[in-house]
Amino acid sequence: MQILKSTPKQDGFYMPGEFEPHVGCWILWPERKDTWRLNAKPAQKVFAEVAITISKFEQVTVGVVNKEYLNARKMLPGNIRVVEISYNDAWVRDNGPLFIKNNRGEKRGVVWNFNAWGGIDSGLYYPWDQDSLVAEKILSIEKIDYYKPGIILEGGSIHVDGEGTLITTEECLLNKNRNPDLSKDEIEEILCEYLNIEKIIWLKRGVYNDETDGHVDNLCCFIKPGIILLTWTDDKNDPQYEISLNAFERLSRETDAKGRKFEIHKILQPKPLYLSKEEASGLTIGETSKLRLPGDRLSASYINFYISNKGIIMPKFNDHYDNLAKRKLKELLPDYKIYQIYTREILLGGGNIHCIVQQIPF
Ligand code: KQY
Repeated sequence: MQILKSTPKQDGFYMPGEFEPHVGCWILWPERKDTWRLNAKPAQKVFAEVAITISKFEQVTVGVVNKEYLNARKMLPGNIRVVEISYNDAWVRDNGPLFIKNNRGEKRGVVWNFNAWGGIDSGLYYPWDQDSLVAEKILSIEKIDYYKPGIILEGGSIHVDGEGTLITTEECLLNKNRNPDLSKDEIEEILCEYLNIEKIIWLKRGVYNDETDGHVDNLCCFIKPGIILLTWTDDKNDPQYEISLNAFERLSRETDAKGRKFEIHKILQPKPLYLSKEEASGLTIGETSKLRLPGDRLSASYINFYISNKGIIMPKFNDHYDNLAKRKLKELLPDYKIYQIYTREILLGGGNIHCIVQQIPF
């Protein structure tokens, strides 16, 4: 496929909101043993459940490394396309392309550089050479031309409303471990040009102890233009309290690209969750990957859900607030079917449902 030398803004392409119609989505199959305990078997069951649930609403493609192909093929029904592809880990929200479209419904991709959430000194593993090729491989399978802005960016670090507004965090995008040579203004310029954005809203930090350096997709999201869900706690002693309060205050002061004030809904987080001794002992310790230790706080948030065509696939933590979060989504999105999946095995790898799916707009 072709690498385009112009920019999406020049060509009239933009990134639609996730809540807009999709032709389908991609997921990658988990297999590395220093992220996914017990040879990734428990995580594979949950990834399969997520893929099967999304496939009720849209076409799902699962990318899988060659040695796992048969296993994945057996665990997934025939309506899910399974294709062989190499990668270092299964977070296609971050190593995959972002898909953009124009008003005629033509599609293109944006391929960012990837450094495993922070590069050699503070990233989560080394090497990430195969992750770096995932986006271009997906676009070539999908037969879609693309742009390459030449900066590090993960899909989970931004959310857009499809009408000119982008939300992100300073903790991630201004982190010295991403694009140390670019100023905030330069980063803004690239986002505006390559995602066709008019207004960027900078929140300070993402969810407490999020190993991505504060991806916004775990903290808050758009469910429609102007309507934001924000993870929340009323416990002033929880370090998440200050983070959510600060985000709430910034969002409350802001307007979006169309000049609208935001309607912000607080979604209470589950009670703090930690990696257990037994879970940590099921991991193979990698020499060049992040150590996951018993007692580590997990960055659990209901916000990390996926919006498919008329379906919401959201995490469940077997917590007191599971039902409340689900009810709130149903109330706000009455036309959607809401599925909750117990995703602790994805959470143990440092993310949740949104982080493992990449949508292709209609
Ligand atoms: O937030 C996301 N988009 C992905 C989480 C990646 C975790 C890496 N272990």
